[in-house]
Amino acid sequence: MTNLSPNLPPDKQREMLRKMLTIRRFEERASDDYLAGKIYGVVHCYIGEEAAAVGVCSALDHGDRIISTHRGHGHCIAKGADLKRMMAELYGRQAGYCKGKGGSMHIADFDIGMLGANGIVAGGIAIVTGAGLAAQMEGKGGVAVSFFGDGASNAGPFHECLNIAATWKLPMLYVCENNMYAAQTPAAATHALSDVASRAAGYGIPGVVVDGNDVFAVYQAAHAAVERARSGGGPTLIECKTYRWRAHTERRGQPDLRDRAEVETWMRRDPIAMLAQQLCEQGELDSAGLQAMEDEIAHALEAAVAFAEASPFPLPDQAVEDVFAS
Ligand SMILES: Cc1ncc(C[n+]2csc(CCOP(=O)(O)OP(=O)(O)O)c2C)c(N)n1
Ligand SMILES: [Mg+2]
Repeated sequence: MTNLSPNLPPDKQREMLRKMLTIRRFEERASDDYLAGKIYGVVHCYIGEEAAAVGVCSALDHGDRIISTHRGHGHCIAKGADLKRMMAELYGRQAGYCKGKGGSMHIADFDIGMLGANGIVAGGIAIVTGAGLAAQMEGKGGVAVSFFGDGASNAGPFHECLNIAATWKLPMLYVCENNMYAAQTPAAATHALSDVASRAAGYGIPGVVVDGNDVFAVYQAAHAAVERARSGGGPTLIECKTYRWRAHTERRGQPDLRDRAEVETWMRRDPIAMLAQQLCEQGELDSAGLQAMEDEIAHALEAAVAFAEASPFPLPDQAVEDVFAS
């Protein structure tokens, strides 16, 4: 079972569940609509990893900034992105966050501190380290958060950015979502350490391993790291041990070479079911409350799809608008 819930108001705990459930249902809809040919490009589902995004973003303020990855819908929703504009972007419509010209991996909303998903593995780490430097220079106590995968932790930007962020004591959280695979490649085939968090020692910063399926464990680690960052203590590396339930992408026929028993073991540790059960045991939720939450999310997703479908596709002559360099 999960650890003890932190001293959080029941409303906030229910809000964490609502966000995780919204991510799950959004991803299910995105997958269905992708396979039905309504969504173009690539969709990488975040199903199974919802506690990582929500646990971290629940410890942030509105003005704090995050950056995401190719598997970015969960981070967007956790930071408060608009489901309608997200769905419209996936549908490739003008009303989308990127005017329908970017798709799943190009959703950003600067107004909520979401600096963007990123199709380049480890690419976001360097961008958001710049946001950490900006936050330090602004001097208003803001923090910046980099989400990235275990695969990205093998790439140069991870090491370069941790080094400079540690040296300059930037107000940063580096959050590794270790789902044990980079596409089809097991983590053990690409690095010799069992914990990515141990790499923090090489840069002189704290490295923390948490159960990435336990939203309160993630929240507590993130909260401590945010306090440290805001008070000038510098960055923390948090490794969330988690697992994706789906294949790497939603493409039809996409191979999934993972051991089915391993997948099923992790699915039994469903972060959403664990949280719902805990809230029920604490008397903060009942089955009617859970159903009401499901109904509200289903309604919001129907509205998001209707919004997307009502918006036109971008026109050919809009292709070169918003292009800043070539
Ligand atoms: C620089 C770069 N190299 C390779 C790829 C192809 N690619 C896309 S996702 C991915 C795996 C990333 O694994 P990880 O960082 O663990 O994230 P996860 O997919 O597990 O969330 C790879 C190799 C890419 N998009 N960018
Ligand atoms: Mg991975």
